[in-house]
Amino acid sequence: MAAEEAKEKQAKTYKPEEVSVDTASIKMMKKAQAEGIETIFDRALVMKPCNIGVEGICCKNCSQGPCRLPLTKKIKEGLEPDTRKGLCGATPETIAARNFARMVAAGAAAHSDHGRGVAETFLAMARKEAHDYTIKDEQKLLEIAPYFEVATTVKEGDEEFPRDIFDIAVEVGEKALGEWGKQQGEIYFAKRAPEATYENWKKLGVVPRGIDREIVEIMHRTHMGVDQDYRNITAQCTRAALGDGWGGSMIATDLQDVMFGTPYPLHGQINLGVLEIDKVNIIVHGHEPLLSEMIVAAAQSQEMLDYAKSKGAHGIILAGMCCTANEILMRHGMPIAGNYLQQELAIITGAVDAMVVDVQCIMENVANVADCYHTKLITTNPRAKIESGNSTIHIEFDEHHAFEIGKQIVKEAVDNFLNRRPEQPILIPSERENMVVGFSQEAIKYHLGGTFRGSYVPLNDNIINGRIRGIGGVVGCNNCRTIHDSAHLIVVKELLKNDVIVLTTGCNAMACGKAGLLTPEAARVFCGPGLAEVCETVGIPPVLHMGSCVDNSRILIAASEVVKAGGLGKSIADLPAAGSAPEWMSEKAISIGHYFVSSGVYTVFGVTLPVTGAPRFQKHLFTELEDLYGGMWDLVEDPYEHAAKMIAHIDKKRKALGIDKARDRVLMDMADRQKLDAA
Ligand code: NFS
Ligand code: SF4
Repeated sequence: MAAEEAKEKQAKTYKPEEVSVDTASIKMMKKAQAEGIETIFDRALVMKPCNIGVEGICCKNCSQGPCRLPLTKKIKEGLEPDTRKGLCGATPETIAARNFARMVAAGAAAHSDHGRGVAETFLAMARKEAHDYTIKDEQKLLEIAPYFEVATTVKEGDEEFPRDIFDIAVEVGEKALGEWGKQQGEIYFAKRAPEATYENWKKLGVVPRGIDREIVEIMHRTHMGVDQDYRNITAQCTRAALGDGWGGSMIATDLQDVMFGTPYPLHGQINLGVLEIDKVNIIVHGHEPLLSEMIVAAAQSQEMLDYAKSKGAHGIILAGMCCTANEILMRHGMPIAGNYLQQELAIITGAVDAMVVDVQCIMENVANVADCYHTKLITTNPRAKIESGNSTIHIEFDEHHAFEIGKQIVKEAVDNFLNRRPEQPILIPSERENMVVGFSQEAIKYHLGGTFRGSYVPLNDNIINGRIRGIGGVVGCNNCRTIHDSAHLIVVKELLKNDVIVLTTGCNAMACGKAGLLTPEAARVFCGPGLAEVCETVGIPPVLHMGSCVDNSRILIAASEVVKAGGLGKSIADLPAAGSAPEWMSEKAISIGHYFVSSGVYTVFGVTLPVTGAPRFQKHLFTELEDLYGGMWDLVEDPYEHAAKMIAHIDKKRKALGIDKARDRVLMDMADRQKLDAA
């Protein structure tokens, strides 16, 4: 009996080396196991996902269900007709499409609600009601104002004068905020897409009318007994997702840039080794920079530094986690502690005095892990309280007293420094990588375009002449059903090897950072000869960190700029480009995936996709959408094949553009040159 129990226990213990490729994480998992602390990696062993849910064919949209329609082998092989139906008659297609649509709605809502908060604070700032915020990047405000049809000059007689910048800001703020409640017409930013892309949306009738409206309409259409045509449901997914990418997310990014500064390249550090034993360690985890910007300011204030000193600490380390990390890294060079799957592990170091969270991607279990240490978990957003945990406290953020609240939070952490438990050994892994980050579309333009005038033309030239084969956007989460960071790194390295330049955001960016891919030196090590040459000439990393997941909108704008720079077709769909989320898990990723697809990008997801139980709906997403938008979904679990399919798509686009031969020539030239060099 005892032997059996021991066997069972062993079967339920995971091997850290088998669930992550990140050595810092592996060390922390071992510490957790030694101390008997449960993490997501333990729970993933005992709870397996339900197959019907994985395939997207469980409906619980009314209480006659849940209706489950498993796809049998016989149906799959065509040996039996597919007569599956829910009680109401809903087909697997209807059910999977409804479930998918609700994921889009949730994802778009999350990004857009973030954007709404930014717009509200922006307007308060513009009206001088939120004194801790200001306009940091006037240029950016002047650039976006015309899209909102806001004048940037005033006429007096025959003369034109620049308009007061705060007047512009008030009007931009009002118009931006109005995008959520708009009922008719089109969201303003749809027109930032290349004309051909925009005209195609118009033709298909999918230009979003208002951000909230399209999300609400998904909820209506997917209610029991409403939209029961998967193609029609998918079109609504497109409206809501475009309202995210070209609406809520894009407004969030732009207004944040105006208030906090547009990112430009700077140095940063990443991984759990950024924590320091003799300093107060604060981790800000979540997504919205409104608060974290203030905590950055508070943690750097002399008052707080002195306070920390008075408690015996040698300073304050403020490190980020998840997309909050990306936000404060991109603008301030603040270090990153880790990505999504490292949130519990950070606390397990024993050195975290406070983890401050706002919204999204925060595992409830961080509260329980914090309870095992002295760590204080501080929730800050009225939308996101955590019931678990004995030591969880709530300090509500309010943009009108932002800096004061930031200081209050930092003070809590400093006070808690003295509560570290001497009986609990602190272990901070040594891993910390250097990186160069901050590649907004403005920064890319500047760096690739030469010193005097920013332009995307040199990038286009290098794509046309074949040194750069194409552009890969690799983004998205970690997922405990895969090996932490592994697929991210394989996909990215495969692309680099094949001369595909990579744009990254979110948790993929952090995986790349930890693996040293965000350094200019990585070009020589990981890239094919063409891409290596371009990166080394310009001095940029081959993987360009563009920010948080909300900043995927930067990728849309960069793609639009590439189209506008000429020579690579008329729409985003013409570009030799492909998107990828190898380890996705959140509903936001589905919304992002769908706005990329609808914007014309072939987009491959890893792990699983909840559409595989509904073959006709899957076919609609994976092939039919290409005829409509030029972009389509795909699911490839194996990361090598995943990258190979992206490259094949890039080559298909090169051929369609008639630039496939150029690449052969350039590679031949290079081989000759290398031979000469060797001789
Ligand atoms: Ni994006 Fe950023 Fe990470 Fe995924 Fe979560 S942090 S918003 S959702 S897990 S990439
Ligand atoms: Fe079942 Fe139809 Fe109700 Fe869904 S809506 S649970 S398929 S009866």
